[in-house]
Formats: sequence, structure tokens, C-alpha cells
Amino acid sequence: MHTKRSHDLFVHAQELIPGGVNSPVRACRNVHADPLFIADAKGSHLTTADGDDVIDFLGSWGPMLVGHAHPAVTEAICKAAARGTSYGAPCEDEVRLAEEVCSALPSVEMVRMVNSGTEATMSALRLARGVTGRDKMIKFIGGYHGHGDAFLASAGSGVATFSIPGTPGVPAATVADTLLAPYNDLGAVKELFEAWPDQIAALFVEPVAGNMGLILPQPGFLRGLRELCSKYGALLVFDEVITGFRLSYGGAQGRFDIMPDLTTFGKIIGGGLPVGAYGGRADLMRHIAPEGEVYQAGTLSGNPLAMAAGLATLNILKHADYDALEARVHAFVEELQEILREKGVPVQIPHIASLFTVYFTEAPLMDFASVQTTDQKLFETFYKQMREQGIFMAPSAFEANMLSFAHSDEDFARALDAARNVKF
Ligand code: KE4
Repeated sequence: MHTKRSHDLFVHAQELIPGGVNSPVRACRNVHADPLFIADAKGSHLTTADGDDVIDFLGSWGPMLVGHAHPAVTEAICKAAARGTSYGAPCEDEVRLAEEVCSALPSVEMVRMVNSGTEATMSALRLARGVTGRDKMIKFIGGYHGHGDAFLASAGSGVATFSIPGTPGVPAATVADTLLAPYNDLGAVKELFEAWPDQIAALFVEPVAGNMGLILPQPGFLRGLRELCSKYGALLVFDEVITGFRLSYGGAQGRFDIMPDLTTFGKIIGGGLPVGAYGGRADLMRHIAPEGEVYQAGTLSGNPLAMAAGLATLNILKHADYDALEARVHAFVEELQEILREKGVPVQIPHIASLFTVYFTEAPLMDFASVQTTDQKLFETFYKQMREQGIFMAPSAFEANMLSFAHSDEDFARALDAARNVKF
């Protein structure tokens, strides 16, 4: 793997951009490596700034489910660009994408476009608080819902106590209303509702956790959350920024047959352009300005290029064979797990649809505490040797790899060969 150009670019970038990146996880600090700069992408492959071809197992952290530079998506963007890049007034494609999202997810009767997943969750929280008149919110330890202040909370001394800021710059008062529970722990959630029976506006959950690595919901967990939220009058918010249109065309809620009150989206619905969205029951969404009194706005929300890219992407996914992709990913993961286990290391690879994470631990994988048992040195060794052989994976033990409909059998075979060569 040649890295001189990437290295030179990274040195320069660090003089101008904090950490040399525009999003922290791209800096590859978790694996003590420099980032590879990318010059080009097509299908399931990336070309690095040094001209090396690598197979992309990251998919830009989610948006690229149809593969990079899909001709239909590129054409849609180019045509939209020729019609201007932003109007500051509504356009037809905003209506068409809203229609597509609402028809794909029965729980979403109305939807508002924003520019990132962070904006989507921030807005959904404000809406939940505005509609219920309550201030508290429950999220899960290790769950990530973007960098909105209220979500950047760490567990305090005990789970049922108030949260503390997870980063400098977030006032303690801002997270005082953020309550935390371990993922998959319905008992802990029940305790929080019993402690504050009429003060919780919403519960935010990744229906499949993708930000502590991939952690699957235990049977009954999501349905239990639905029942608890209904019982206590809190809104159940599915954060489907990763899972939306990835777990199925109906998202995780379609796959698990659970109706949240609100859903947040990002990534795939923008086809790689900046888009987020939040939506849900019409009686809730009608509280959003200008129809209602809960304020939220954005200069580039519903941007015509982003809408065109999102529409082109969903038009492809609408007819895609999700089951076939899942079966191929399942077969790949099972073989990868076998190859690594034969090297004598503890390894588990939870997977669902086109998502998987390689954990180097034998502990049952249930929540943030359990993923902390993964051996990060083994992970770093694995990551570096796979990348050196041209397999571009998520640069953290606590992230998910995200495959696409563009991945070929040859891509999977090359990744398995690379894994066979890894030496721990
Ligand atoms: P953005 O603001 O990054 O578009 O979305 C925030 C967000 C919200 N909800 C979930 C479930 C998410 O996974 C994300 C963002 N995901 C990370 C990957 N773990 C984005 C990668 C990054 O931060 O660069």
C-alpha cells in the first residue's frame, strides 16, 4: 500500500483542520494509523490518493448501499446541478422524496428534511419535548445519535442517576435531563420510567446498535421499549440513521414490525449528499413550524441536488434483493469467523443485513460494557494487516462495517484471502 501522497496531504491537513479531518473517527486514531486519502470511488472500490485500489467495507459510514458513483445517482445529481443548486423555495423533488419515505415506512405519516443525522435527532428531541411538555430523555450507554448537546452524556455514578457531560463544552444542565440505561436492559429502562413516571418526553434507541460496534437487540427488547413508552406516555424514537433503508426497505421497524412514534434518518436517503430527516405520526409532526409552534429550520434543507440523489438511490433500493445480499454477507461473515478462530484468537462477528463488526472477545455481546472486553490490540493488528492488503474496513473496534449491493463475490473472496494472511 503506497501512502506518500496520503501522508503529505495529512501533514498539510493537520495545519488547517483540527486533527486533519472533518470528522474525528476518520483520523484512524483508534487504530494508531494515518488515514488514507481517497481520490475516487466506484461501486465497491476506492482509489487512494496514491493510486491504490482498495475494497470498501466502510461505505462512507452508511450512505453508499447502492455502491459509489452509481450511474443513475450520478446522472440524477448532474441533471439537478444543471438546474441550479439551491432555490430557497420548495421544489418538486422534496415532495417526491417525502412521498417515498412515507410510503416505505408505515409509522411515518409526515417527514421533514434536514442536512444531517445530528440535525434530525436534535429536531426530533425538541419536537418530543415540545409536544409532551416534558424535559427528560432516555438514551442508551454507547448509543450515538449525532453530536447534539443533549445526546453527549456519559453515565453518572450510577445508571439511574443524572448524566454528566460526555465532552467539554456541554453544560451539566444540558445533560441533566438525559437519562442513561445499558442497551438490551429493559429492567433499567423500567426503573427510569418508575423514577420519573411523567417527566420523560422520549426514548431514543438505535433499533440495531451500530455505534458501539454492531450490537443486536435481544428478543423482546424493542417490543418492551414500545410497551414502556406507551404505558408512560413517552415517545419512542427509532434512530434509523444507519438502519433506515439498510435493514430492509422499511428499515429496522419494517423488519422487526414495531411502530415507533418518530424516526430519524440520514446517510442512505441522501445517496451520499448531506441529508437527514425526521418523521412520524402526523399529529406529532404538525407541531413543527410553520404549521405548529416547535421551531426548526435550515437554509439547505430539501436541497434539490440532495433530493435528486436520495430519490435515485431509493428508486434503486426499492427493487433490490435485500435477502440475497444478507445471505451473501452471512456466508462471508461465517467463513471470516472460521478463518480467524483457526488462528487461535477469540472472535465473534455479529451481523445483520449488510452490517457486521469483528469483535476479539468471547464475552456475550449485549451492551457497551460487554464490547469493552474486545481486545483492541488484536483489532488493531487485524485492521492494519487487512488494510495493507487492500481491504478498507471501519477504523475502530466500536464501529460497523457497511457493505453494499455493489460488492461482488470476488470482493468477498479477496477479503477472505487477506484474512487468511493475517498474523496475530
Ligand atoms: P450525522 O450527523 O453524522 O449525519 O449523523 C449522526 C448519527 C445519528 N444517528 C446514528 C445512529 C448515527 O450512526 C450517526 C452517525 N454515525 C457515525 C458513524 N458511527 C458517522 C461517522 C462520523 O461521525 O464521521
